[in-house]
Amino acid sequence: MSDDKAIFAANKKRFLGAWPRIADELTGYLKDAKMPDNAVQWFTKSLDYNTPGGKLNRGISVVDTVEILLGKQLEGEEYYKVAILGWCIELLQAFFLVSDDIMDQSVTRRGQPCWYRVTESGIPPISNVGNIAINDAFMLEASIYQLLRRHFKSHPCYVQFFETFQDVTFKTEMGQLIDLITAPEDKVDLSQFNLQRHSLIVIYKTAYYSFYLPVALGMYYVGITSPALHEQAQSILIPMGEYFQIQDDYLDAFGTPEQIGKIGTDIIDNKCAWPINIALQKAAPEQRRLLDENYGVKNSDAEARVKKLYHELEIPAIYQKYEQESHVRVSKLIEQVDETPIDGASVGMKREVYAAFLRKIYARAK
Ligand code: GPP
Ligand code: MG
Ligand code: MG
Ligand code: MG
Repeated sequence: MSDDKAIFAANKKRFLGAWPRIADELTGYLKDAKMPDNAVQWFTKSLDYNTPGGKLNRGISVVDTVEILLGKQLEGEEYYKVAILGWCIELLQAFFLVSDDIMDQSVTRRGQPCWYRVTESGIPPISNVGNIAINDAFMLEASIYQLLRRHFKSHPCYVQFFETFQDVTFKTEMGQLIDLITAPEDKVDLSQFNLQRHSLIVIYKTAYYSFYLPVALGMYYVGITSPALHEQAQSILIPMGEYFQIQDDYLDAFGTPEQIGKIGTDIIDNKCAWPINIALQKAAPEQRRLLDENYGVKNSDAEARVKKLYHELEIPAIYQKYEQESHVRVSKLIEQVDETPIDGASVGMKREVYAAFLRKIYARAK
């Protein structure tokens, strides 16, 4: 294991260590309200099934950001407090994924059935989760604000924490809207796709909550409130998030299941993903006809024909070039960051906050 990987594994273990206490706090609200036992059990199960099972990159990045900005390792109660902010992002992610899987009619998530498809809830008298998952999603989201109220009411940036979560949530929902209406299940129309639309989808549905949000929370936690510095953070992290989602789209078509941990479905699902947009730009009329006839068609032969054409159009080489260029572009933005504290903050921004994030996501491609 490389050093980076060993450090990441240790950080993940430490972050997971905070979860049981957070889950206990949240179920405590139901107990205090004298909810029946099976309601407490239900909420406990929903929290544990949907929140801690992913890579936890977003949550851990809040801790990383604060540690880099303060130049020290967090310990004890201070670690717990910052970890709560990180877990709030993971609760937001859980809320999004439970809802997204219903909207996308997905079957599995993180190697297990999607929550709404669970048929043995284990909590009598209900066996099928079904539409109760909609309310569970709302409760996962509302949990964020319960935690913020309990732990951050007297923090100088309490209002910014609230506003940032709400604003980023709304942005993600706008992204989800255009994702959904650009890829209708029943009507394949590739003329609806283009790279500009793709860029808008991925920036809104992924980049704000996955990239800007963790860093923004860390900045507010240490007292960096300058609007100029938050704009600068967005100007670096949004392109990074866009790259991350393009990588995700690329791996959906070209990665092996072992490499990406899931089976890609974008071609079959008629998604406005990066490779199809590049293919549409490069296709000769004959090739365009092949795409029209096979994209979004629900069988693996059609999918294989699209993938074969992707290779003929040399999409892997175009991707490698895009990746390199995007790395150079983002690295230059990072180099320009001035670390001097401004607007009365006691700490300045650190290039390492961005550089550490960049290393994490470019490493994933290898
Ligand atoms: C997942 O995208 C979508 C989100 C994380 C945003 C959901 C937003 C909501 C407001 C519900 P996806 O469907 O492309 O990803 P996956 O392949 O993981 O389902
Ligand atoms: Mg979706
Ligand atoms: Mg989905
Ligand atoms: Mg994907």
